[in-house]
Amino acid sequence: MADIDGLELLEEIKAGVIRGDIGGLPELTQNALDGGLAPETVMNGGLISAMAVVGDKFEKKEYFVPEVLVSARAMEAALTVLRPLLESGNVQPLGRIAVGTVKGDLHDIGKNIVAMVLTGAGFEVENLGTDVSPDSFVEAAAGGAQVIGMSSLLTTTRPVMGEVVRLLEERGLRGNVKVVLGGAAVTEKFSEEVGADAYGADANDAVRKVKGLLGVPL
Ligand code: B12
Repeated sequence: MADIDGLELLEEIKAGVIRGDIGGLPELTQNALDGGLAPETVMNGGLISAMAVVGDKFEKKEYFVPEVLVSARAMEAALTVLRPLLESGNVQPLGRIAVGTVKGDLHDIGKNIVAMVLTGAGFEVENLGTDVSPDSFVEAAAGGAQVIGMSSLLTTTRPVMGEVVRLLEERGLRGNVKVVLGGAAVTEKFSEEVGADAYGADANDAVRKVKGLLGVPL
């Protein structure tokens, strides 16, 4: 495929997510892959950049929750096509990770991408879902997760992450488990303040940070 076609398809995918074309996205995504675009290119250049536009529209009050929800579903529809490709990683897991969106927060697109990309990078990932209570994160650590990944997009849910770190310490688990934070409500500085081990700005950064924490070569 000529590069220009690839770029056009990426633009179509991006536009499809922005206008919430749930039905059309799987086919468009498949066409892009069949045409030779890498799954990571479709995800970063098509889907994630579309959600950034959706976020801007939401901030400017051009979009409201229903429109954002439809765009989110369109993105999910595209991700069902990308998921098997992004998850086909090594056979021997590099480590065990549990990821979830913290209590009070239902945003899961970014967290699911992080879970997918970590799986593809060779980690065994337990996806705890959304609205995850501090106790559930602690249980995952007690059950053998070496890294706890917490996602938060609502600033109101930020205190939950400090609570999890405190509970891990209280139950004597903190020495065995690393904590990594991410999501739009989190910053590197905030991660340090609540006593987490690392902050991941995006899915690739999450892989880098988790590898660093577990001593896996980059
Ligand atoms: C989509 C969306 C929704 C969808 C969510 C659908 C879903 N299934 O997730 C719906 C419509 C349901 C929704 C609802 C709400 N939303 Co909303 N939403 C968004 C929006 C537009 C995009 C989020 C998104 O999916 N981005 C795309 C993904 C790929 O990016 P990401 O999540 O940032 O993830 C990446 C990185 O952050 C990182 N990452 C993410 N998690 C993790 C975890 C780890 C461990 C690591 C290392 C990295 C990492 O890697 C990811 C991949 O690159 C944001 C705007 C924004 N700027 O974020 C608002 C936003 C988060 N929402 C907001 C609000 C206010 C709400 C509502 C309260 C609205 C309402 N009035 O009801 C509700 C809250 C519901 C709840 N209790 O959670 C505000 C939050 C403001 C704040 N400061 O707290 C935002 C910032 C919009 C805004 N500017 O006002 N929302």
